[in-house]
Amino acid sequence: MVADERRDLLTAAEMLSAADRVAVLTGAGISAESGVPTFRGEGGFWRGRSAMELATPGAFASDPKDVWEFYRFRIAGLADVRPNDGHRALAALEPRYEKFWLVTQNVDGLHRAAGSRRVIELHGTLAETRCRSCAYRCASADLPADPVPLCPDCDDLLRPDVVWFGEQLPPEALEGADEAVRECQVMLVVGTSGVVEPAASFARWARSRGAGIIEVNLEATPISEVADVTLLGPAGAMLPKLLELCG
Ligand code: BJW
Ligand code: ZN
Repeated sequence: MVADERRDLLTAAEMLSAADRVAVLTGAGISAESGVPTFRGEGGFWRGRSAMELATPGAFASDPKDVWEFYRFRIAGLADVRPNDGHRALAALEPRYEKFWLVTQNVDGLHRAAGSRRVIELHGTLAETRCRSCAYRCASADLPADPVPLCPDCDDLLRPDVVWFGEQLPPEALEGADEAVRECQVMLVVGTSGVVEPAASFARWARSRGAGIIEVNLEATPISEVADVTLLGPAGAMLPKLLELCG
């Protein structure tokens, strides 16, 4: 371990050890080592198209069959992915704190699979499908095989229960995230590019209320500007090291 990394890990471990209330914000990077592609960068393409282009209300309105193929591919892929050491380290941190929030932008369910209990899913979940008009919902695993599945109650289009650009986040998730930002003493931000709002602003808001910010990422991001310490490296390696130093 190089001296700078060791120093930064010790700083981060001291911050976490001194806190009673910790919030974690995760993004696609934490699941990268489980084999789930990230959104931005080289892995964020499907059949030569950007995932960002397909994960939009506009794409779904103009070609629901195309968008469903993309989502079925991702839903099916989840059967083969497992949590990694990064997810497990966060699950192991949770019981140490009086209050702990794990706010995730991910839709892959891997935090719960790793044993995390208080998980706030900001952008929904691939595990569920809902009608775009009425209250009907079902497990994505139970979807009919039709290329464009329709609602059995009202015949309108079914869609994955995820949040696309321009859509509101689930109110209960926003409330949970708001509580985390207001109450945490330390926020640990893992594997997010920090460009999608409102999550991109959480670290800045928490910092302005006096919280310490620890970031774990392969590279610097806009969040690095407000972080007390940025641990540069894969989450699956950095988080277990951090956990170990927390004693
Ligand atoms: C590793 C690693 C390893 C890799 N270890 N690290 C204020 C200002 C401007 C615009 C807005 C604003 N407020 C709202 C908006 C509009 C919009 C927005 O943010 N636009 C900006 C892009 C400009 N936001 C919204 O529309 C949101 N809705 C909303 O706010 O409603 C109210 C409102 C609407 C409109 C205007 C104003 C208010 C909804 C956002 C929904 C995002 N949806 C998606 C798709 C989900 C469904 C699906 O999965 O298909 O969510 S987009 C995509 O990006 C996905 C992700 O959750 C999200 C964030 O991506 P993330 O997780 O950061 O991944 P990457 O790939 O970007 O980064 C990975 C990182 O990991 C990198 O940094 C790597 O280095 C790192 N990494 N391996 C550690 N091993
Ligand atoms: Zn319906």
